[in-house]
Amino acid sequence: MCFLIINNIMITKKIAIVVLFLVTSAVLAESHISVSESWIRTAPPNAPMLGGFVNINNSSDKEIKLIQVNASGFKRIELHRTVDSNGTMKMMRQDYIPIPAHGLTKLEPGSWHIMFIGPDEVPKEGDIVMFSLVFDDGSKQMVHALVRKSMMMNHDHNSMQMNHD
Ligand SMILES: [Cu+2]
Repeated sequence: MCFLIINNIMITKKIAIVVLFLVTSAVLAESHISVSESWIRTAPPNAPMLGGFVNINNSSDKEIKLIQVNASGFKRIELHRTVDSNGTMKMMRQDYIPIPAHGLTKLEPGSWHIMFIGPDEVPKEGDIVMFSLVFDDGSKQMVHALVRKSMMMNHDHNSMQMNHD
């Protein structure tokens, strides 16, 4: 009897090791996506929404779609794209954001972005917001985004011309 029980435990352990191995393999197999330069644009304390940006790189030979973003502390999170509609910039909700095969999609102001809507509390400059990207290949990517001001060129250099005369 005692021997049987020990045997059962050993079998359970073996199964556990096999399962662990399979899970680890699955995680390793999903390393086609990498992210960099993640940030969230600062907003006033009463802002109804915040823009999130990140560079997403796809090292696989197939397009991968970003289909969902999860984070706590927001009513909902949408995928958006700012598009030029007859000279007016409009934000359009997207079902997904495509990351081309062996390519990079930059989520940035004026283009693709993540819209964090209805924050419980608007994060402050310097805060880190964590969110998870969900892709259509079943993989997920955890992102730690710094809350900061936009560093986009706003044509200031035009007013900084040097006079050599
Ligand atoms: Cu938006």
